[in-house]
Amino acid sequence: MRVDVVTIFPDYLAALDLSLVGKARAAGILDLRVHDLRTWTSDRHRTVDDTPFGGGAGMVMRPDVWGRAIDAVTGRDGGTGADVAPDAGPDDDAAAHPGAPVHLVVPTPSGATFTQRTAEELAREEHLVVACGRYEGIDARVAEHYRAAGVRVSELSIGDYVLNGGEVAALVVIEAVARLLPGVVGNPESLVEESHGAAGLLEYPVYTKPPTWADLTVPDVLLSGHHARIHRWRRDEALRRTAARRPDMVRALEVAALDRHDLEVLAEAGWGVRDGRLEPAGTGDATAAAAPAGEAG
Ligand code: 6GU
Repeated sequence: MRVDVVTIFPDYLAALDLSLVGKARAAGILDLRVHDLRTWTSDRHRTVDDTPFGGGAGMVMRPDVWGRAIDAVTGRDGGTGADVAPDAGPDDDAAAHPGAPVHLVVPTPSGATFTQRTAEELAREEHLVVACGRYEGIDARVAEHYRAAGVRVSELSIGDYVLNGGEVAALVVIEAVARLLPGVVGNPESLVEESHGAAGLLEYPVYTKPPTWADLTVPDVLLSGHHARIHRWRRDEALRRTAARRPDMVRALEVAALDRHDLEVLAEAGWGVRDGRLEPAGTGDATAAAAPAGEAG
C-alpha cells in the first residue's frame, strides 16, 4: 500500500518510523511518504491559510495550495509526483503506483466517525492520501473538487473531542490500517480475537506471570487447563465488561447470536430482551426502573 501524508508539520509523523508501522515500511509492505504542504505554496511567506469568507474566528486552509499538493502526490499534475521539498528523495514519485485509484482521507472533527470497519475498508485500498488540516479546517471546495473528479473522499473524525489538527488523527488512522495489511501483524489470530471484532464485544481481561502479584491472584479457571471453561469465562467477562462500559455496543448485539448463558450474564448486568432487542431491564416497566449495572454506578 502507498500512503502519502501532506501536513505543515511533517515532524509530527516521525512516530511512523517506529514499531509495527516502521517494520511494515522496512518490509516494503507499506510505502509511506510524508510531505510538507508548504512545498506547494507560491509566495515568499509560504502562506497556507487565510481568513474565512463570511467572517468568524480562526483561519481556513487555502484550496489552491491543497489542490497543487494533492495533484502532485497523486500524479494528476502530469509530473513525476516528485516533491521539490528537502524531504523528497530521488525515488519520491507518485508514478510508483500508476493508475491506482486514490482514496483521499481528510481528518476533521466534523467527519464521520473512524471505526475498525473504516480501517478494514481503507486497508483494501492501494493508495491513500491523508490531508492533514490545521486551523479551522480546509476550504470545503477541496473535498468537493476531488469527489467530482471521481476520487473517493473520506472526511473522518477519530472521536468526539477537538484536536488542534489532523496529524494525530492521521497517526491513528495509519496505524489502525497498517496493522491490517497482510504480513504486518505476526499472528493473524490476534486480529480476529481482538476488541471491536465481529463479536461486537470488548476484549476480556488478560493475565500473565506471576500468578500472584500485589496480593492479587489470577482467576483459577485460567490455570485449570480446561479450554471449554476458559472460553466460557472469557466470554462472560467480555459480556460483563461491555455491559458496564459500552451500553451502545450491548444494544447493537444480535440477540439471535447469543446463547442462554450469554443472556443470563447480561440479565445479571441489568439487560433484558424486549421486542427482540436488548434493553436495560425495567425499560417501560413501572415496577423495576433500575438502570443497567455499570462501573460508573
Ligand atoms: Cl480528525 N481532527 C481534529 N482536529 N480534531 C479531531 C479529530 C480530527 N477527530 C477528533 N477530533
